[in-house]
Amino acid sequence: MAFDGTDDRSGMAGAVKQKLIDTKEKWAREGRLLTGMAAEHRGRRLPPGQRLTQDWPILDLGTRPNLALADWQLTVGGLIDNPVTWRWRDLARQPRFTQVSDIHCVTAWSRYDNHWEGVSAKHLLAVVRPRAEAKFVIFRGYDSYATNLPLAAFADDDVLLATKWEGKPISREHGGPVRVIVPKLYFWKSTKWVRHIWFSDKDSKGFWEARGYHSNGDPWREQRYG
Ligand SMILES: Nc1nc2c(c(=O)[nH]1)N[C@H]1C(S)=C(S)[C@@H](COP(=O)(O)O)O[C@H]1N2
Ligand SMILES: [Mo]
Repeated sequence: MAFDGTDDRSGMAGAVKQKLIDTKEKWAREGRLLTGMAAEHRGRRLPPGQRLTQDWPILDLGTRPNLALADWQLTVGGLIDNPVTWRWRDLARQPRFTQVSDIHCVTAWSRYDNHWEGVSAKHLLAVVRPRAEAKFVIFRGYDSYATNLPLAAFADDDVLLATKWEGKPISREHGGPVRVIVPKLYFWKSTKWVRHIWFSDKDSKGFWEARGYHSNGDPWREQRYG
């Protein structure tokens, strides 16, 4: 299965999508938005080069899967002792987790104080039990988008599979019924419409990582590109 999500380029939507991809690849080549001020921003809430927004922009590749709860399932595999497939009712049986966190998108907007509800990454990890060799995680969405991150980043206390935002089910546009939230990394690491989670001993690039974006993506260290 290809992880790069390049399967839908025809027609108007395809043209718009290609323009977005071209622009973001250009940003990566030019190092757009880099301030070189990471040291000054250590300990600050707003990372360098970011500006605050009150609304919540929608950003994706334009294919927005319309998933009935009955059709949603998440498969978790790779270097783990207990591979699982969760349907909606299985997810609903897991302990609930709530978390308030900030969003930092690589296109420079940040949004504070998002109230999330779902299942914590810590709990998922306790269920699937990654092997010692597992060092990286790759996520894949129902739109064939993918992104990779270090297992240590996924294992952070504030990471979750979110089903609610501000007390309401996450909308289809924002990746419902279930999306990943990784608050301490740029928002492209937070997969919408999550479908697969795969653990590996090797890092493999996701959609934006293959186009010049960083494998880790820490906003306070300006890990936009790399
Ligand atoms: N499945 C999927 N997840 C995705 C994307 C995508 O195209 N598909 N885009 C990423 C990017 S680049 C960003 S900035 C955020 C945007 O999430 P939002 O639309 O809810 O703001 O989702 C990330 N997760
Ligand atoms: Mo993004």
